[in-house]
Amino acid sequence: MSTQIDHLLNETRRFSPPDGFAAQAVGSADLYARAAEDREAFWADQARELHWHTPFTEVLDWSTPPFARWFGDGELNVAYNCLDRHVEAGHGDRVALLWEGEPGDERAITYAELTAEVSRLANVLEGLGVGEGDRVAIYLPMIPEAVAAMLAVARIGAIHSVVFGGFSADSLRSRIDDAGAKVVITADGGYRKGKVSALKPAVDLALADRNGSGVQESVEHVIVVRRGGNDVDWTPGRDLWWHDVVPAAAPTHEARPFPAETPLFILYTSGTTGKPKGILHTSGGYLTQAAFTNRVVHDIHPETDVYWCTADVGWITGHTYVTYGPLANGATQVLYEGTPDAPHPGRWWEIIQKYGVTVFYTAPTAIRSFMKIGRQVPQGFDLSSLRVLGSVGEPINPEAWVWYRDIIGAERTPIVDTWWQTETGAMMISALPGVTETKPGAAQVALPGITIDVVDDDGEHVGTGNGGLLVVTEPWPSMLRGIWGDPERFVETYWEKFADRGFYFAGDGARLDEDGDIWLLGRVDDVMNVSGHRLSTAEIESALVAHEATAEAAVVGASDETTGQAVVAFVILKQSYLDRHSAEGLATTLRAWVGEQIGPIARPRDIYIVGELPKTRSGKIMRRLLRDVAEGREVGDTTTLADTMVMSTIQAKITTK
Ligand code: 6R9
Repeated sequence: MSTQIDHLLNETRRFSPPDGFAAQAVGSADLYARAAEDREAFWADQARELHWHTPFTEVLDWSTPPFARWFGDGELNVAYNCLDRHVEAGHGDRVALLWEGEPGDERAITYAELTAEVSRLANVLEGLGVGEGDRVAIYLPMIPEAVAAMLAVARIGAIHSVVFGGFSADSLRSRIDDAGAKVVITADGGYRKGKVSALKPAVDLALADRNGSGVQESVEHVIVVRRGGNDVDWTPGRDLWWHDVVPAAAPTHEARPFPAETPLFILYTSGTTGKPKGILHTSGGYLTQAAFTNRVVHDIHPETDVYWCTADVGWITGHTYVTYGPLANGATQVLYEGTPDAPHPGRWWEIIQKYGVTVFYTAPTAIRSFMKIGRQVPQGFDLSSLRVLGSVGEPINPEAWVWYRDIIGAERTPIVDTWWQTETGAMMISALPGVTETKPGAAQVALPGITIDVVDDDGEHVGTGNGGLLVVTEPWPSMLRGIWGDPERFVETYWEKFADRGFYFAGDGARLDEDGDIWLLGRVDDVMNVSGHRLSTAEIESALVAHEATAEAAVVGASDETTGQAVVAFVILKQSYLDRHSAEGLATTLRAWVGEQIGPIARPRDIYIVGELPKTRSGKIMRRLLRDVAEGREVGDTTTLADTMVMSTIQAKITTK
C-alpha cells in the first residue's frame, strides 16, 4: 500500500472545535491521560456511572481469551439504569422519546411513562412464562413500542433479537430459529414512504408449518401492536394484541439485579459467508461503553439536548445509540418512524426544526443522497439548533463531510466520524467534539480506553504513513462475547488471524497518517490489488464523488487477466449535471479525473452510469453484487437488499450498453 498515491491523505483541511465548545464539553483531553495511566481503572470509573445493585470488585477477566468477562462479580439491571433510576432522581417528567410518525402523528413519552409501559410489558412477558435467558424476537417499525419491548426483555433478564422490519419472512424465520425465540413482538404494519407496509404476514409466514420439514416450535406467543390498522390474520391462543394485554397489566415491576455478564441481546449481521452471524452482547460492559461513548462523543447534556440518531433499532446503531446509550444517560431523543423523503424531501430537516434537535447522528449514504438532491432543501429550514453532527456506517468521503458541516452544520458544528461495528457494540474510533482538531474523511483517534493499531499481515505495527489491517489490541467492555451457538466461528472469524498476539481482527483496512491518525479504507475484502498496487475502493469512490458531475459512486475490483484486478466503477450522476450536459463522454472524463486525483493506476477500467446502487437496508453498498456484474457472473444472493429490483435494472443497463 506504500506505493499508493493517496487521494484521501491529500486532504489538508482542518477544523478546530468551535469557540467555547471545549468549555462546556462533557469529554476532555484528560480522559485520554487517565485511560493511558490505568485502562482498567478508567473503565471501572465509567462503569460506576451506572447503578449497580451489587458493586463489582473485578474489572476485567481475560484469563480465557478470547472470552472476556467485564465487571464479572457485579450485578445490575439494564432497564433500571435506562428508566427507573432517572425517575427516582426526580427526572420522571423529562421527555425520553419525542416520537414522530411518518404521517405526522406524534407522541411525547416521559421517563415516568416509559418506565410504566416497560414495567407493564415486563409483567406480561413474565405472565407468558418468559424468564431469564429466554429469547424474544422483536420485529417492529420505529415506534415507541420497539424501544419499550427491548427494555422490557432486558428488565426480566431475557435476551432480545431485533430483526429489522424490512427483512423478509425468510430472514425472520432463520433468525427466530437460530435463537429459538419463545415470543415474537411485532405490529400489524408501519408507515413507509406514505403507505402502510404490513409486518404481521411475514411473522405468520415465518411461523407457518413447513411441510413437516420442522414446524417452528419454539414460538409460543406473538404480541401484536396495532399501528398500521391493516387487516391481519389471527391465530387464536398464539396471537395477542398489545392493546389488550399491556394496558391491563400492572404498571410496576421490580427490576431484579442480574450478573454483569447476563446476555442482553443477539443481533444478526452478515459475514463473508451466506449464514448471518448472531452477535452476542452482555449487560454491564455493553451498557458502560454505550453510555460513555454517547456522553462524550455526542457531548450529551441530558437537561438541554435534543438528540436524534436516525438509525433503525433493527441494526446495532439503533441498539446502542437509540435505545441503550441515550436512555442510560437520561437524554431526550427524537424517534422517527418513516423514510427521509416522505412525504417530502425535507422531512428530516423539518423534524430538526420542529423539535430543535441539537445533536444529530446519521450515515454517509444519507448525507450523499441529500447532496444529490441539493442544498436548497435543507436551506429551507432552520437548523440553527444543531451543535454536534455524527457519522457512522462507512467511510465518509471528505466532500460529504464538508458538505455536512457547511450545509447542515452552518460551517460551525464539529463532525464526529465514528468507526465501530456490530461486534464492537459501541464506538471505538472517533474525534471528541471539544478536543480533536478534525480532518474531513478520517475517524482519527481511538477513544479513551480503547487500543487500536494498524498492522501488516504478520501483526507488526505499520508505522505512520502506511496502510494495513485494523486491529483492537486489548479487550474492551462492549466487545461481543461470541456468536450465538457457534463459538468456533467466533474464534475463527475474529481471533485466529492474529492468534499469537491476541488481537481482534476487525476486517477493515486502515492507514495511519503522519500524525498517527487513523483513516478507514473500507473492508479488506474491498481492497483491490491492481498490478501489484493495493487500492482502496473508498479512495477511488472518494475521488469520483469529488467530481462535480457525480452524486454517488461504488467501486469494485473485478478480476482481470493482465492486471490481476481492475477497477470497475458504478456512478450515479447529479440531476443538475444531467440537465446541463449529456452523459456521453462522461465515462472518459471521469476516468481521466480519477487518474488526476489519485494516479493512473487507479483509473477505472470500466465506468457504468447507473440510476441506483444496490444497498442493504442499513445503507451499505453491496459491492459483492456489483462485482458479480463487473465479472459477468450471475448475480448472487440479493435477499438483504433494501430494493431487490435494483440489480436487474443495473444489469439491464450494462448488457444493453
Ligand atoms: C456501526 C456499524 C461495521 C462496518 C465496519 C466498517 C464500516 C462503520 C465506519 C465504517 C469507516 C466509519 N464502518 N463505521 N467505516 N468509517 N465511521 O456500522 O456496524 O453494520 O456492523 O458495520 O461498517 O467497514 O467494519 P456494522
